[in-house]
Amino acid sequence: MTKRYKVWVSRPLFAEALARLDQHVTLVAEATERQHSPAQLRERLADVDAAIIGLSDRVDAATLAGNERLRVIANLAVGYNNLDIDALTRAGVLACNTPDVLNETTADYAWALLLAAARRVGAAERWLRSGQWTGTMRIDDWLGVDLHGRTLGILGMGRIGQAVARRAGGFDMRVLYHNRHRLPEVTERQCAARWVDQPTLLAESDHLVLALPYTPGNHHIIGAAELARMKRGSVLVNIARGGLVDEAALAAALAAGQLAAAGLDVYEDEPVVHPALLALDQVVLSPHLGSASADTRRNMAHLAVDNVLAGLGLGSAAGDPPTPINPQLLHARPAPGKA
Ligand code: 8YV
Repeated sequence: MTKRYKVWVSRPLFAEALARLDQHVTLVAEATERQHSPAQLRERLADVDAAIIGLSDRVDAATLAGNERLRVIANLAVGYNNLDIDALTRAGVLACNTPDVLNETTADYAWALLLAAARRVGAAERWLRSGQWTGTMRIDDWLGVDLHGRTLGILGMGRIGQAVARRAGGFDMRVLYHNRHRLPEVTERQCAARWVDQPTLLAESDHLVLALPYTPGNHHIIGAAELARMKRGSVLVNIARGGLVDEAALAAALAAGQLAAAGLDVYEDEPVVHPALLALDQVVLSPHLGSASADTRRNMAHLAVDNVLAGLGLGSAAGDPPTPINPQLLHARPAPGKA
């Protein structure tokens, strides 16, 4: 079979996902994980019909300038703050993401951080491993914050936020949420969650989870003022994007005891973690691994492949990619390969 299209994969991917692409297209797959400079990205994308890229690959109008060839960009993530969707749409490039397949895994991880932060798992393990457990434990050693019976707040009640909420029943928690749009009543009932305005959410939550997409409009949605409005001794968990939180203000609130603990999977300037957060024992830190279960990461890779193939008009779903971000392009142009 003559392969009409060329596809670039910007980072190592599961062999079985690459093999599916390889059946249909000329594949250029990076074998090592690395940061591509804007110039490298621009050069690579100019030479292919489609690409699978990661969150560290930023695509904007400058990346696309003069690119006559690119048709499809598949982001290996549900969040797409690395993509300028307007610029892609103007350039006629279909953008796709990986929603849904990672909801439950990421929600599981929100609970891992909630529990680890509230019950001081990270600090206690570091203490034990460093050989400091040499005598009997005092009754007031390692006191944490309870989850059961407390109020869980969720800021951003999309599919991941809802999956976090559904798990709270097992902990007998009251669940409040804030979202720009209130959810239909039936969904609120399924999640056993009640809509409140943002100030109420901050004031009443014992544990607050951030699960909203990052946009320029919600940069530092949790800053010094919001942290001051939170309950004293509460816990903050961020599984969404680092830019939602003013990290310096968060470190100050933790150091002052305004917040008891925090669990962070995402950072303002990844892979750099604010030194003031690194210095605090009451912060549980992980390297943006919320969706990293073996099954989910495979499902994300296959979904990205599905999007590329269908976006290029190949395979069984030709012309009908499962998860486009700018689907208006599908109606505005003839499907490639079918023109
Ligand atoms: C990343 C995520 O995709 O999907 C998202 O938006 O933030 C994660 O699932 C993953 O960490 C790979 O970079």
